[in-house]
Amino acid sequence: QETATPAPGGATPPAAQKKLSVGFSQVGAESAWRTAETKSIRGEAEKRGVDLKFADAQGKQASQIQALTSFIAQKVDVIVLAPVVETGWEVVLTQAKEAKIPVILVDRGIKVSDESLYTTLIASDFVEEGRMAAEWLAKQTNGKANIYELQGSTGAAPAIDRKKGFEEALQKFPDMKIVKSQSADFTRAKGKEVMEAFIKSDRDQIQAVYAHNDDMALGAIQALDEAGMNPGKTVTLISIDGVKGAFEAMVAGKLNATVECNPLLGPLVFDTINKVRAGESVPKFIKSQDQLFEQANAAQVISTREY
Ligand code: GYE
Repeated sequence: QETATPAPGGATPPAAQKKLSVGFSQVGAESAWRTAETKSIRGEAEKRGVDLKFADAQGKQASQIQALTSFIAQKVDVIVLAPVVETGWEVVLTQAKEAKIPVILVDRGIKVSDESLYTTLIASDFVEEGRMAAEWLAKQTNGKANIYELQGSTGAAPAIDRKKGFEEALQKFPDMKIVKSQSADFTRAKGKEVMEAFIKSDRDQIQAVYAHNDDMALGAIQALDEAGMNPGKTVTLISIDGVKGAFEAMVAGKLNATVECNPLLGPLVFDTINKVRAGESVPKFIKSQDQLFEQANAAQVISTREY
C-alpha cells in the first residue's frame, strides 16, 4: 500500500485543499426535463466532490435573485444559473461580476445589454427546435392544418424562441395556421387545462397541437382522450424535450413526434467550470445538438433513453 508523501515545495496536499463551491439556482421542478437536469447536475457535483449549494426558485425570479445574492455573500467560487425568465438580471449579475464570481448560464439564455455579465450559456438552440417542429408538422399534415399551440412559461427563453422558430418556418406554408396559442407554464396539469378550454370552444377545428414541452403535450393528450378525440390519429401532436413519458406516449400511438432537448448537462457544466477556473477561454454559447424522434422509431429507441 502506498503512503502519502508530502508534496514537494510545500504545496497543499489535495485533502487539505478547499472544495470547489458552486451555487446553483434552479428554476423549479415544473417538468420531467427539469427534474432530469437537476439530477444530472447534482449527481455530477457529488461525483466530483464539489460543494453544491442548490436553490429551487419554484418558478420565481425574485427567489433566484435572492439565491444569487446569498451565493455572493457566501463567496462561492462559481454561480450556475438556470434563469426562469430572460430579462431583469442586470443588478444581481453586476454584483456577481464585482465580486469576481463567474456566472455560467444553463439551459436558458438571458437578454442583457452587457454580455460580460455572464461567462457562457450551455443550452440548446430553441429557435432551431421550433423550426424542426414546424417543418415536421407541415410535412406530416401536407402543409395544411389548424394548429393549437401550448406555450411555455411567459418570458422564458425556450417559450419565446420555440414560438419564434415555429412561426418563422411556417411562413413557407400558407395553409398552416396557428388558431390559438396560450401559455400552459410547461406543466402537465396546465397543459390539460388549456387543452380542455381549446376543446370546449373549438372541438371540430383542432387538427394539430404544438406544445413547447412534452409535459404539456402529455396533459393535452389526457384532455383529448377524455373528450374521445383520438390524439395521435385525428389530432397530430408534436412537442419538445424527448423525455421518457413522451416516448411512452409515442409507443402508445398518442404522441406523434418530439424534438429532443438534452437536460443531462452536469458533466459539461463542471468541465466548463474547470476550464473557466483554469483561465481558458470558452465559447459564449455552448450548444447542444438535438434531434427529432417520431412515433415510428420510438419503440426501437425507448430503452436507450436516459431521461
Ligand atoms: O424544455 C421545459 C422546461 O429550459 C429547456 O424548461 C428548458 C425547458 C424545458 O421546463 O420542459
